[in-house]
Order: sequence, then C-alpha cells, then structure tokens
Amino acid sequence: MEVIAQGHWRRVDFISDLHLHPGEPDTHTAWARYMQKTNTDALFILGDLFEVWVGDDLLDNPLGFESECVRIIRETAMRLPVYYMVGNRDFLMGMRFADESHSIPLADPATLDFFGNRIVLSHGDAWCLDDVAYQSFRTTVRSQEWQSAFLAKPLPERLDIARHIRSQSEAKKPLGSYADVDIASAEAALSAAKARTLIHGHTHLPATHGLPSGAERWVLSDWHIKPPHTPRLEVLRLQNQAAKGDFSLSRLHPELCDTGLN
Ligand code: LP5
Ligand code: MN
Repeated sequence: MEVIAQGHWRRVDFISDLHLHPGEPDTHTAWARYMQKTNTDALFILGDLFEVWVGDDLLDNPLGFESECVRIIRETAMRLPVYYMVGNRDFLMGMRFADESHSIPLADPATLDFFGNRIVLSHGDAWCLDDVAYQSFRTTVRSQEWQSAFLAKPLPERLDIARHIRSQSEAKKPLGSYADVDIASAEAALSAAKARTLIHGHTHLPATHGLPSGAERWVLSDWHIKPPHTPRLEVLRLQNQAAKGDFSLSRLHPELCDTGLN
C-alpha cells in the first residue's frame, strides 16, 4: 500500500505506541492537546494507539473513553488527513473505528512517497522473528476464524481475556524477552519498496540505526506519562528542506509541534 504526499505537504508527523487507556489520564491529555494543536500537514499513527481494543462495539457507549478518543481524532481529521495502522494491542480496530474517526486505515507495511523520498512504515511487531512465542500468538489472533469467534463473545468477557493476556505479556518483560526487529526482514521490505528509510514503533527502544545497506531505521518512542516515572513522549517530524527533494526527520516534544517554528 502506498500513500503519495499531497503537493502542499511540508510537514508530516509520526507517532505510535501511545497505549491510551483511562488509567493514564496524563498521557491521554498530552495526546489530546497534541491532536488539537499540531501544525502538521498529515499525521501517521503507526500502531498501538490504544492499550487494548477488543472490538468496535466499544464505541456503543457514547460516553466511553474510546468514543472520546474517536471524537478527538475526528476533530483533527477535519484539518488534516489522519492515517493509522493497527498494532499488536489494537489489531481489532475495524471499519467502524475508521468511519467514526474519519481516519484512513493503512496496511502494514505501507510506503509513503514524500516527493520522491520513499519511506517504509510499519508497526514493527511482524519483524520481531526471534520472539517465536509472540509470532505464533500473532498468527493465531490475526486469523479471520479466531477473530470472528473472539468478537462473538460478550464485551465483558473479551475485556477479561485482554486483561489476562496483557498481564501475561507484562510479566514476561523482566525476563528480557523483548525482541528487536529482524534486520534482514527490514532490509527486504525497504528493497521491495525501493525505499531508503524505515519508520516503525513497537519495541519502545527509540533510536536511529544505520542498516547494512546504508538505509536508516527510525524507531518511534512510546508515550507514557504517569508520575512518579520520567515521562516519555515524542513526535517524529518529517519536513521538506529548502533544497528541492531533500527532507529531514527530527524528534520533537509534542508541545513543540504547534509553534509554527518547526
Ligand atoms: O504488548 P507488549 O508490549 O506487552 O508485548 C508485545 C507482545 N504481547 C502482546 C499481547 C498484548 O500485550 C495484549 C494484546 C491485547 C489484545 C486485545 C484484543 C485481543 C485479546 C485476545 C488475546 C487472546 O502482543 C509480546 C511480545 C512483545 O510485544 C515484544 O515483541 O513478546 O508477546 C506476548 O507476550 C505473547 C506471548 O509470548 C504468547 C502468549 C500466548 C498466550 C496464549 C493464550 C491464548 C489465549 C486465548 C484465549 C482466547
Ligand atoms: Mn506494539
């Protein structure tokens, strides 16, 4: 899947792994403020916007947390295109989410053509091949049969199962089993897309890496604001440079995305 930058785009923002949920109100507030204020020309959300998404019927409750988030996206989408990809926490976001939020679903991976600069976008989890247990889990839960059976369960039961899987997932983290993306897979995706830049999230290890081919891999930060922990939050901003055809990527605090100075 390919997105071609519109002629007027000068800035494009990328965010991922916000893991929005009612238990982290400060993260939600920072995100809502960013959505209202950003002066970007397009926004790409590369997965795990939500902590968990157990089905679009979460939106049946107009006063619910998820409906509030959808309203915020819809307001932003009135000013600029909002694209999103699902992650490993919110892969059950369906067409109702897209319709009600007025946002545009992306396949994973997708390619952005930014005035001839081709950039591969992914959540990143599909390339964490060393995490064999996760890949097997992923194959199961991404199948149509599994999803139909899961979505047929009552909402409270789905929320319970999601809570259970989340706590299992957190419990294994101290064991250091958080795998990184497989470099050969990343290079293959870049080569297939004729791209020299890759942007992904998921690993919560924000950094910029050179790849063996000379291409670059930009890893997005997750967002987490919960005192007393040190806050983490970052927007990756792509900008047109004065020299035609050139571009830059920079990591910004979300509050710096509304100054008009960037
Ligand atoms: O998310 P994070 O960062 O903690 O870790 C991920 C992988 N974990 C997950 C699980 C998510 O955290 C929670 C998913 C919520 C989805 C809600 C909707 C559907 C819920 C239904 C689920 C049955 O993605 C983690 C990776 C890590 O990234 C790094 O890449 O290691 O992987 C896991 O923890 C998965 C385990 O390794 C395998 C778990 C097998 C459990 C099988 C139980 C099946 C029960 C089916 C019940 C119907
Ligand atoms: Mn993820």
